[in-house]
Amino acid sequence: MIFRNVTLTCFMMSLLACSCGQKTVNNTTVSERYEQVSPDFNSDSAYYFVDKQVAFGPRVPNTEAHKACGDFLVSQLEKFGAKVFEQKADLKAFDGTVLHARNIIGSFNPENPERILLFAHWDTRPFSDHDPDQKNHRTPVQGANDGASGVGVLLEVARILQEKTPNLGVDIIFFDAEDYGTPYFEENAAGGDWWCLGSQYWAKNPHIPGYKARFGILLDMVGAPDATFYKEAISRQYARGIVEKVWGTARDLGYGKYFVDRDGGGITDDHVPVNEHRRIPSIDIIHYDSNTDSGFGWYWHTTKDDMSNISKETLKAVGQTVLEVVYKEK
Ligand code: AHN
Ligand code: ZN
Repeated sequence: MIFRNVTLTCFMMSLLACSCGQKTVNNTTVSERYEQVSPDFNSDSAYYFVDKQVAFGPRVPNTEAHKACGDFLVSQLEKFGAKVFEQKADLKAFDGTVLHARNIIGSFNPENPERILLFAHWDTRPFSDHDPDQKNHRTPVQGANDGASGVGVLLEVARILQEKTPNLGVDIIFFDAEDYGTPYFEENAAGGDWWCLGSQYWAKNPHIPGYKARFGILLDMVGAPDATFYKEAISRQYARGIVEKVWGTARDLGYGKYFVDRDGGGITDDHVPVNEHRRIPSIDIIHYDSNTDSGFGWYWHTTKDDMSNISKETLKAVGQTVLEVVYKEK
C-alpha cells in the first residue's frame, strides 16, 4: 500500500513538473509538454528571504541595518556552500557622502572555468523621492520589491545549487550602492552617473582579476503581483540571444504572462557596467508598468514598497525560469 502511494505521488509530481507550452504547427497552435530539468524553486523559501531582509529595516549604506543585513547575506551564502568573497569599497555619492559599500559574491563550483553570473542589488534607496507626500522624500524606502525581491530569489537559487550541481559554475553577486542616485529634489545635482556605484566598481575591479562569465542575468524588482517583464533595450543590444533564451524558457514553463514577448525601453541598471566594462553579455529582468508615470510599480521609491507588494507567484515565475536556464546550460 505504502509502495503504491509512493508511486502515485512520484507520478503526480512528475506531472506537476511539466508545463504546457504553445507551439505552432501548420499555422495551428498546439499545446506541447515541456519537461522541466531544474529542481523545483520554493517560493515560500524565497518569500521568507525577502521578508527577512525587509525586517532589518532600510539597507541604506553606512547604517546598522545595512551592516546586519550584509552579515546575514554572507552567512546564508556560506551556509549554502558557496565560496564567499566580500568586496569592500569607499564610494563617493552624488552629495559627497562616502559610502562604505560592500559587494557580496557567492561562487558555486569555483574551479569550473565555464560560468554563469546572477546578480541583484541589496542596498535600498535613502529617499522616497517619488512619494506623493513630499514630507516623505527624505525617508528611506523599505525596498521589499526594490532590492529584496531579487536577492530573495537568488538566495533560494543558492539553496538549490547546493543540492544539485549544474554543468556550469555559478556566481551570485549582491551589488551594493545601486540606489543612491541623485534624488529628484536635488537642484544642483553634479553631473555623472550616480546610480549603480557598486556594480561600476566591481566591473572595473572584479573579485578575480580578468573574471569572465558566459552570460549574466540581473533581477531587479521581480516580486510584484502580476509583474510584467519586457525585453529591455540595453539587454537586447548587448545580449539578444540571452534575452531570447530566458523569455523562451519562461514561455516553455508557462510563465509567458510575466515575461511579455515585447520590446521595452532602456533602463540604467547594474547590467550596464557589467556589459560595458566587464564585457559579459548581460540582461535585466525588471518589472515595467506603462500605467504609472515612473514606468515602475506605483509604490516605486515611495514609503509603500513593502511586503504587501510581494507575490509568491511572481517570485516562483522568475526563480523557476532562472533555475531552468541555469540547469539547461551545457
Ligand atoms: C533609474 O531609475 C535611473 N534606474 C532604475 C534602476 C533602479 C532604481 N532599479 C531600482 N531602483
Ligand atoms: Zn530603486
